[in-house]
Amino acid sequence: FVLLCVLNMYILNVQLNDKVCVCLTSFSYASWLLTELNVKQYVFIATLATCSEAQSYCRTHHTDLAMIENEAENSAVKQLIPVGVNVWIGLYRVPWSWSDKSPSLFRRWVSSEPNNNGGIQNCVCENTAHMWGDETCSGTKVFICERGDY
Ligand SMILES: [Ca+2]
Repeated sequence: FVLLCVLNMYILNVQLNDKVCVCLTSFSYASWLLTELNVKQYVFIATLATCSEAQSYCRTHHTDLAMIENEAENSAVKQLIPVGVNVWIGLYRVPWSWSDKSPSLFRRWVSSEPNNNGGIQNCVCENTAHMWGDETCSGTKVFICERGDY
């Protein structure tokens, strides 16, 4: 895999005459490869849905709602969300766990969250600053699915 990345960088450098932006391009391509091969792929779905509608859509058409378990996956998700948009991700209340019931260790809470406003905020949304907050599951938002072989 490392060899592939180096080879890829070399080819891009040759094709694009060694400009600085070439290195950046090949680096982001490398991190996309890493995400795809070693972790999972994320897909942005631009359809408004409640949290449970979003979950069933993802389970039907992909694997599940997005589960974000480390910084690399967090960056991969960030790249998909348009500016100013909030999305559902697959994280649920106490004990905080992912859509597949695995425990959540990686967190990106807004400092005032999770506040369980009204005692009914059991689902999690990623805001436009890419931080998380608990929200009422019946609200409608666009969302991120994931797919992968894991
Ligand atoms: Ca909240």
